[in-house]
Amino acid sequence: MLRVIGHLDLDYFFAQIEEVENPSLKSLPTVVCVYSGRTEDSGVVSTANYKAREFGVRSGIPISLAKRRLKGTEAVYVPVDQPKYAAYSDRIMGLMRREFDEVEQSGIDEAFFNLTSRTQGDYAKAAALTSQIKGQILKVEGLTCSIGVGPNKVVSKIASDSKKPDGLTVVEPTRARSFLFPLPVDKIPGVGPKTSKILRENGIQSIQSLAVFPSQKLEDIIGKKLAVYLHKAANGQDDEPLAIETETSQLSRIITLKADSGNPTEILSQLAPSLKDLHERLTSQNLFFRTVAILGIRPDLSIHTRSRTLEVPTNDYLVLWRSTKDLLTTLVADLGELRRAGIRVSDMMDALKQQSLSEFLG
Ligand code: TTP
Ligand code: MG
Repeated sequence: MLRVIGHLDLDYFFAQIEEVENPSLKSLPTVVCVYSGRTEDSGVVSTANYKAREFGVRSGIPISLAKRRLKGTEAVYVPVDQPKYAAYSDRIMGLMRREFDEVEQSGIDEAFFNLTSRTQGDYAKAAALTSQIKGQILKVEGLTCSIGVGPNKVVSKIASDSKKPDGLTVVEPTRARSFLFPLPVDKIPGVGPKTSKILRENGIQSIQSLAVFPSQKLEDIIGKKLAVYLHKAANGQDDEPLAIETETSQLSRIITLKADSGNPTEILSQLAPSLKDLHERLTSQNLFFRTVAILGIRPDLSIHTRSRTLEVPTNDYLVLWRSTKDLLTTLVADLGELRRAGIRVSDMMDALKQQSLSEFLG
């Protein structure tokens, strides 16, 4: 059966989340900033929406440079909010894991997923299925993403990157070489500025020129390991399996309250959808937990936690709900008002394994 691998990458991820939460940003250049705090503008750009990219603003450039490039526009600058982006990422990865058996999360906004068994090696089926996934993510989270599908990780990753935003690029095995050949070598994952420079100095610019370059000569230039990988990659070949997490060690959800609150009942009602979502994840993965923790972020942004370890592992929703309620009540009594609240379960255990253990013992 033909191998079918997908790669998903969210579009301008952090900036797109800011747009979802504040739709007025959509029509304006929006820059997500990592402020270093030394002077007002010191720090770097984390990412920017496509409107800002039109002005040459991109990840990694100094905020001061972005401001110069966007002078005269109504650009908006937003500070990074990692916990918020992580919560979106968690939910999207959860959705992917519910859809596909094998998912390798390879960054905060990207993942490989194995479509082989779901599609029985049929690339037309893969196109329909991935298009559905794009629709689901858009519907549930309001976010667009780009997906590439190909016979392996290298091809699918290059494919997802080849059409952005909101792209879907399906590269059938027979088309892999003709798809890759015109692209520059630095599109191959793992080819950074250093390798790219060495290759260019040897007259290798396109993936095609790399594919036909004599293997032995390539080894002499960049070493055997990299040469073998690059030579295969340039020819659309890659056997690397997906790195699957076999065990989830913890699951968490965090929300920003509609208004700062010191009322545990109110906070709990806003946390309820996250609790349900987290519980769904637990049951779909057959996971039991032993420790529940509550995270509270105060209006001054200080972070506080309270946790409880249960005597026996469980996946009972009521236990989760009650523990959350108790912990939240003590946390609020100690701290007063919260701006954000989160829940985390850990000390995980596979329910199926536990069952077989009790059967064995029984
Ligand atoms: P990317 O997927 O590389 O970038 P992106 O999602 O912003 O844009 P694209 O549409 O091209 O995929 O990175 C994901 C997130 O990681 C990005 O939204 C912000 C963060 N990031 C940084 O904070 N600094 C960086 O230098 C890069 C590259 C990313
Ligand atoms: Mg991205």
